[in-house]
Amino acid sequence: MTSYKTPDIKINYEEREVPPYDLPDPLVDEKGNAVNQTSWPHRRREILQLFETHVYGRMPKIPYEENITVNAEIVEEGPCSDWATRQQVVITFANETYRQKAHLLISLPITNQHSAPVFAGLNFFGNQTVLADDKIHITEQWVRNSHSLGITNHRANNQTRGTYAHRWQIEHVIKRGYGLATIYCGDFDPDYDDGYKNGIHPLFYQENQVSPKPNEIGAIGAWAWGLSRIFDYLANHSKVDASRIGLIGHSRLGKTALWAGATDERFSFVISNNSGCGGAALSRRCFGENTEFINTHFPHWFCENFREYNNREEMLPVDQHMLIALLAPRPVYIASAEEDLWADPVGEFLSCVNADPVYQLLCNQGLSNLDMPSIESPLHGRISYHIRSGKHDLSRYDWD
Ligand code: GTR
Repeated sequence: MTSYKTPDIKINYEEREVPPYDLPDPLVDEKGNAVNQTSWPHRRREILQLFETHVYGRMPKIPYEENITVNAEIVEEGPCSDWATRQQVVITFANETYRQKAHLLISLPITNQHSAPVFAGLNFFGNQTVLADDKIHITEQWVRNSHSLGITNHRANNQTRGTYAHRWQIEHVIKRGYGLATIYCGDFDPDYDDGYKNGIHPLFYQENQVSPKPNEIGAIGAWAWGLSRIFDYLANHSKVDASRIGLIGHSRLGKTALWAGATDERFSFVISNNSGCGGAALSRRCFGENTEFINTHFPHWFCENFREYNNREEMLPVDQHMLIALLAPRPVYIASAEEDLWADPVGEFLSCVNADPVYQLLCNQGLSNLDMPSIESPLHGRISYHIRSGKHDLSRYDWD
């Protein structure tokens, strides 16, 4: 379990201390009308706007609407084993005064004659961490210091190669016929409270603007925007099946995967692993990490308006089941871990339960069972869920 010093912020781990709460109904619109299949697109827009205004911030427009040029260049490619190809692409986003580069790593099955379905996801410490392969570019961006990775000066080094290979399971994924596309999240916004002076934020500032407005995106919004840019690139890739590009993300990047899937309906499925507060877990349960904690320790993740709900979760016009509802009717998989109480596994499951009516309305299929399953007894459906044994992590079990 994550342990933080939280002198003033009460963290609850007792089910009996979960406050009573009423969830907003995704199938009743803002005027109080019951929603049916015909009115769902309107209600969906309402919910999306509520999340934009109160939680993640308004997503910036897509590049060509903003006079941002996007240039993608394949800088390296080759076989990375006898089973996979490696392609490294530098995507540059620029306007007249600012430019930001993102390094995309794509790995595809070598034997595949046709186009492959692809998992798209961001990584925490640079592409070099996802596989021990000397040809993979080591990120030159700011990275978080990490004792276990030997990073002390916010710069990644050779030692970090392959350090998160267990989270990506590339060989396993590729041998099952899928491709994988990943970018370091810090290429879109470094994960610290920098006042949004770097990453992609300055690309969208109006004249004299120096930081996002209270309803504009923080880091999670920037990362989600980046995932959509991965889609843009893959959509024109001859070896990728653009109708089967899905999202995968762990933890803060699991929150990001959900938000990216909600804002970009081109993604055909979403897998969110141990995403917790601000991800799959219901905010109103205040179990494990809560709104006040997350906004205090990670003030740069959400939009400024979200801070209004510190300790006032019941005032939120949305809760996280509605984020899952925004993915409907596309398949979504929420994964929890038994020892990851910080992310509130029960709250993650209850979001699925409360998103289920929207899936039922749209496609007659949601969760296969509304009771929380036992450890390692996955529920498979349009909404899938499992809780595995062990800690906060993304493992081979989760991929399987
Ligand atoms: C924790 C944070 C969580 C989760 C996690 C992670 O420190 O409190 O919300 O996102 O980090 O991303 O690993």
